[in-house]
Order: sequence, then C-alpha cells, then structure tokens
Amino acid sequence: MNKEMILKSYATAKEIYGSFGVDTDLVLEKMDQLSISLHCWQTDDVGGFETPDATLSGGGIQATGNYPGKARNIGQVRADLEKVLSLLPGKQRINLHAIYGDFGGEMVDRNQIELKHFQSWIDWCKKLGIGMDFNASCFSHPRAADGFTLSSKNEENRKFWVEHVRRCRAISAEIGKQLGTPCVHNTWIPDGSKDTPIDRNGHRVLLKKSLDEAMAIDYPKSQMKDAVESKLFGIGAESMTVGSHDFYLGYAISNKKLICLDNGHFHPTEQVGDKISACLQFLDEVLLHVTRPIRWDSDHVVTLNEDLQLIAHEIVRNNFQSRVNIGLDFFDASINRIGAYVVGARSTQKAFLIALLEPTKLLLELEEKGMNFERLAYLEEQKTMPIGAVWAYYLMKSGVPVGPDYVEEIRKYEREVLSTR
Ligand code: RNT
Ligand code: ZN
Repeated sequence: MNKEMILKSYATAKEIYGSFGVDTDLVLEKMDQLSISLHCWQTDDVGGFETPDATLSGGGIQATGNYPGKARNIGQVRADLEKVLSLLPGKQRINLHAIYGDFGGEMVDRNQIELKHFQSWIDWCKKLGIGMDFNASCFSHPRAADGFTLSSKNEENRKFWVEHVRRCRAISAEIGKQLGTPCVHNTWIPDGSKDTPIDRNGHRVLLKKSLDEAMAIDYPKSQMKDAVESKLFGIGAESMTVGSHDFYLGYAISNKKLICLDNGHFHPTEQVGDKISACLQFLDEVLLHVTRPIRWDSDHVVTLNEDLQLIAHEIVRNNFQSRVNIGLDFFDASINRIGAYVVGARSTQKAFLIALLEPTKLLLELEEKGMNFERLAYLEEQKTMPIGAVWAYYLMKSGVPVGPDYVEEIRKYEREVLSTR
C-alpha cells in the first residue's frame, strides 16, 4: 500500500467509525499509551547465559524446534530485541529472566546474583528509554531437578530458592528505581507431581512459607510490584501443581500482590478474559502472560484469536489499562524468532486497536434494554469493519513498516545477521 492509499482508506474508515460514535484519532492516541512487556526469552528458547550452552530444562515447559539464528550472547539478544522494537508502533518494555544476567563468563549461582549482573541491562533500557520487568528463574537447575523449588521438602533446596527470589526482588526494586517506572517481578515455579501425591497440603504449606520469607521485605510500589503466576499442570506435573490458581489467588489477595494470569495455564475452555474483572474486584492490579496454548500450554506465537480479543475487550471496556500489566510469554524455536516476536506483539496490539474501535456505549445500551439479538448483530458487524485501514494508518504514522512489509525487513535481518551466527 502506498501513502496515498493508506490516507484515503483511513479517511473513509474514520467516517465509518465516526457514524458509530467512535473517534479514530482519539483511539490512536490511546494506542500510543499501550505498553507491552516483551519477554527476552523468545530470542534463545529460554536458555539464558549462565553457561555458554544453557538450555531450557525442567518444569514442564518446552521450546520445540531448531530454527537457525538463535541468540548466543547478550549482545545478540539486545540486537534482536532492538530489531523487534524498531518494527513495532508505540513504546514497549522489556521483560528479563534472571538467567539472562551479564555474568561475564563467571559461574554465578542463582542464590548469588546481584544488581551488578543486571546493571548493563538497566543501562541498555535507560538508553532506549524503556521500562524493564524481571523474573526469578526457578527452573533449569540441578536444585529444581526433582520437580520442587520453593515448595521443596529438601530444606537446603527450599532455602536456596527463597534466597534466589529474595535477591530477584531486591534487584527488581533497583531496576524500577533507576528507570523511574515500577518493575513487575513475577514468580513462577514448576513445582508439582507427575503421579498422585499424598501430601498436597504439605507442599502448599511450604510454598506459602517460602513466599512469605522471600517477600518479607516490602519495597515501594513505585519501584517494584510482585506478581505470582499460577498453572493448571505441566508436562511431568500432570497430577498436581502446587502453585494452582486457587493457591495464588488466595495468596495475592491476602498479601496484596498481583496475580499473573497466563492464558496457557487454565483448562482450554476457560478464558482469561473472563477472569480479569473477577480478580480486579479484589486486587489492585494483575499481570498478564499473553500466549497461545494449542491443546496444552504449548506457548505458540500469539495470534489474533477470540481469547486474545476478549482479554483486550475486557481491559478496554472497563478502563482497566492502568491496572493490567501486559506481558508476552511464548517461545517458538521452529520459526524465525524475530518474526515470532513481531507477529505476536503486533497481534496483541491489533486486539487492543479493535477493542478501542468498538462502539461500546451503543452495545451496552442494547444489552441494558434486553435487545440481545441486536447486540449479537452489532458484535458480528464489528468483525468486518475497516480495522485494517486504521491499523495501516497507525503503522505509517508511527514510522514502522505497514502491513506485511515488515516481513521483508525480517528476512533481510535473517540474511545479514541471523545467518552469520
Ligand atoms: C511457564 C510459565 C512461565 C514461563 C516463563 C519462562 O509455564 O508460563 O511464565 O513461561 O517464566
Ligand atoms: Zn507465563
């Protein structure tokens, strides 16, 4: 599409949306305020840099595929993320896992990490003018090999992981302080049992105790916010997950934490979009891990599907933007990894654009009058409105490739950068 075509179709779209009472210029201003936390771990299949050949292990999460060009060092992760950021409209954040520290070739165990191992990441974010989020890494480690970390009955292991999370939170507070925007620190643990356990309660008692210990220090909300991430099951932990949704929702409510809702972590017929307003009756904020589960928590690249759309609608319809922190969480090693990011992030942005373009007031009026056929009809009509024309104009206005033009950019990056790795 050339510039003229984009402008022309936007002008028409603006008029059409205007007839439904929606101001598209205002919508685009709101789009610029949307900030998505880009997970660093799609660059290298959740390997991290503790050892040169680190790979994801344990915890029932798997990156499948061996597409060439994976990032092998911090410089490459940053270059890849910069490429991704350059192809997205708006201003995003970066979400780092503790295993991605700048360890300078030294073996630094998880209970030894310090701010200095993340200073270069903070400086990099400062240079880019973006915020940063952080995660304790309670997997891919000999002390997680038996399937238990914070809820372990092995006291030495449990203490080790408590110390790791404690340090990660302190680092998070410093990240938020230095960057001037609160760092969301998320705790997810793989703990669970492949076969029928006897002592579910014992592990949950330990998990609660460990979280209390790791979170004993309160940091100002302006610096860091704690989130805890639940899960239904993992491969190798099919019979019981210690950190279930019930457990963490209870923990988050009684300790004023954020619950992290990963849409791959529930029964496939459950929708995270439906959970947001339920959780926000009792919590100040939630964190989202936006992903695409296929049959299980497969962490496929996010696409514009109904689950994602409901999430975006629920946030926008209720003005929850300031109470919902949005992060991506997928790792597909079978396709170009930069392409995976851009598809996933752009799909998420599109879902928000569609939500912002909805004539919500009109739909709500129909609903409240009991005109449910009309509500359904208008909802269906929304699906074929000129969304693409507004999206294309937004991309052009933001100075990033319009429509599928970014595909060529990524292919060029693959030829010139990824293929040389
Ligand atoms: C695993 C969780 C967790 C991880 C990342 C790497 O099932 O979703 O969020 O994906 O922390
Ligand atoms: Zn997740």
